[in-house]
Formats: sequence, C-alpha cells, structure tokens
Amino acid sequence: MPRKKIELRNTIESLSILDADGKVDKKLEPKLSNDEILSLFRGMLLARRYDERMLRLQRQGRIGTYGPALGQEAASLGPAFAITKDDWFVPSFREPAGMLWRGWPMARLMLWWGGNEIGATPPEELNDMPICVPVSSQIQYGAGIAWGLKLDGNKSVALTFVGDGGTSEGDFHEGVNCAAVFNLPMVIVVQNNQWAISLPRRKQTASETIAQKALAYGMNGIQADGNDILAMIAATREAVDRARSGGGPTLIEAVTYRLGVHTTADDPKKYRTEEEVEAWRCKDPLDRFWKYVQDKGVLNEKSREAMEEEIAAEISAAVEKSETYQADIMEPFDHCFETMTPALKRQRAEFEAYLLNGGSNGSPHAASSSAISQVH
Ligand SMILES: Cc1ncc(C[n+]2csc(CCOP(=O)(O)OP(=O)(O)O)c2C)c(N)n1
Ligand SMILES: [Mg+2]
Repeated sequence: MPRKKIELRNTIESLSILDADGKVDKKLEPKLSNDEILSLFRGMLLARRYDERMLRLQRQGRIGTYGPALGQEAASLGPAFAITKDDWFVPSFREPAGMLWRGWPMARLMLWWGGNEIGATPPEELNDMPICVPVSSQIQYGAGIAWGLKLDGNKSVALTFVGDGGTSEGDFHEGVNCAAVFNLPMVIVVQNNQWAISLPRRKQTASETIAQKALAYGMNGIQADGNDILAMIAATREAVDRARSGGGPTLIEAVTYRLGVHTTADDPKKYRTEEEVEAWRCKDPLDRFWKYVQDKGVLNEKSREAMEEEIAAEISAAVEKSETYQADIMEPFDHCFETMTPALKRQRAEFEAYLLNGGSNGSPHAASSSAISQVH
C-alpha cells in the first residue's frame, strides 16, 4: 500500500462584525430594523441588570448559589434572536439573556435559583428546556430533540448551548457525533468563556480552536466573536438556515469571557489575574453594542436612562413576585410520576395528615396549577 496524503478541509472561518471600539464592518452587518436593534439592546441591558440584582440577592441570602453570566449576554441573546418561537432552545446555566428573550418570566428564573423547581417549568407556548446544570447534558437533549424533529418532518431546529469545559465530556462527543452522522437540524453554540471554573481554556483542549472540532465530526463549524452580538446573529442565522433546509448541524464557537465569578461559591482571584479580566472588560459586549445603537440614532443617553428605570422596575416586580410566591409543599409527591406509586400515595397521605395536625413549616397548600400561574 502506498503512503499518501488524504486532502482534508482544514480551515475554519472566524467572524467579527462589530469590534470592541464599536466600529462595524458594513459588508458583514446583518439586516436589522431599528425596532429590532432597540429590543436587542433592551434584551442585553435587561440580562445585565438581572444578573447584577441576582448577585445582590444572593449576597443578602435571598436566593441560593448563583452563576452569573456577566459578559456573555451577546453569546446567548444573539443566537436566541436568530431562531423562531417554534424552534427549540436548550440552555445551559448561563443563558438568562436568551431565556428572558424567549419569554421566560423573570420571577420563574428567580425561583429556580432560589431552589424551587417550579422555576424549571418552561412556559407553555415555548419549545424550551429548563436551565440544566449537568455539564454537556444539553448536547444529548439537543441531539435527541433534533432527531425527533427530523423524524417528524418538522422544519424546526434545536439550538443548544454548552461551555468550553463541556466539550471535554463524553456527552459532547456522543451528541455532536450523532448530530453529524444523522444530519440533524441542530445548532450547537459553545460558549467559550475561557474558563471551566478554575481550568483555563488552554488546558481544556490541545486544539487551536474549539470550532475546528466540527471538521473532525464532519459538520460545519465557525468561530464567532461572542462579545459581538451582530456576529452571533449572523453566524446563527446562517447555521439555522442550513439546518432548516436539510443541510445538517453547525458548531459555533462563541469566543467570550466570564467576567464574573463562576458561581457565588467561587473566588476567581485565586486562579486568574486582574489584568486578564481588565483586558476582557474592554471588550464588553454591552458597551460596544451601546456605541452601535447610538450611531444608529436608536437611543441616546436620555432615552437609555428611561429604559434603565423601566428595567429596574421590571426586575423589582419580579423579585416581589418570586419572594411572595406561595409554594405548594405537596408538589414533590404530585409530580414525581404521572401515576403515583402506592408507596408514594401512602407517604403523601401521611404527610398531609401531619400538616393538618399542625406539623411545622406547612406552607399554604395551593393547587399546583394555581401555583405556577403566580409566576407568569
Ligand atoms: C457532569 C458535571 N460534572 C461537573 C459539574 C460541576 N461543574 C459545574 S460548572 C462546571 C464547569 C463548566 O465549565 P464550562 O463548560 O466551561 O461552562 P462555564 O461554567 O464556564 O459556563 C463544572 C465542572 C457539573 N455541573 N456537571
Ligand atoms: Mg467555560
């Protein structure tokens, strides 16, 4: 057998449209109406302010551990913007920007981080999965959903998020490989925020880029500036169009940075320098989009101020709603199985009797349907 070369496609595109100074590449700029630009800016600002409030709530002991998404708003919102309500949205745990854009009630997200699983209930009208913490499990769900869509002849796509650390999991390989082999309508956004808790990106993989992994799987891949919402929209639109028209999955590496703590249980000063964080702060996705929005004449300092006030009121109302939520203490029994097992029925009856006899900590027992309606 001769020893010969096999020619492979060995290049990956990198996409940046709006740079850190707010300068835009006109040739690549996606078509957006002024109304769309306005609501995208509002979406980013809302996610940023929500994140800041959640951190304060955690520090005050009013919610549990919180994982902020500070600095990753564009990498979440851009892809969410590029899909329709009928498409599927499979988030990881740093997608508040995308989830709020999709229409998740903010109070429900607050309940989730407060430890109430009712916060994991997707709104009826959305094809969304809840926040999911097991790293890379989203890839399995996304591939399964995309496979189902294909078998049903449904034209929707599954947009799935994972972190840079998640790409080292077996689940990532299995799901992405499955998506490529079965030519599934799936878009995988890797939020490469440079860290997986304390493990830096360079120790995560020896590959030069994460996007190039797409080539080995036999699918399309692109690296996009994850702090540039225009690049994220353009890259996702292209991938979604391809998936919808039967062209298979795409891997999008969103190059971004986790500006904040991994979670409120973490101290990043122990493993990364302030200079590194500062350098990325200069690439803040919200600041650069703000310049773009002003250049377009869509908002100015004064109208932004009004928007800030409206957002602050919206967040306060959600805090109030989540904190006055009347938990249904029987829910863990009612929703474990579709049909309760005899043992569970017995335990439920015993617990109910205990509460009726004055057992402590019994919250008012509301029907679960009315419980969820409190956080619409
Ligand atoms: C299967 C699994 N293993 C470990 C953890 C604990 N854990 C939570 S987040 C995280 C790091 C994830 O890093 P990355 O995928 O880069 O996402 P990021 O946190 O940076 O958004 C780990 C190890 C987990 N949630 N799930
Ligand atoms: Mg990461």
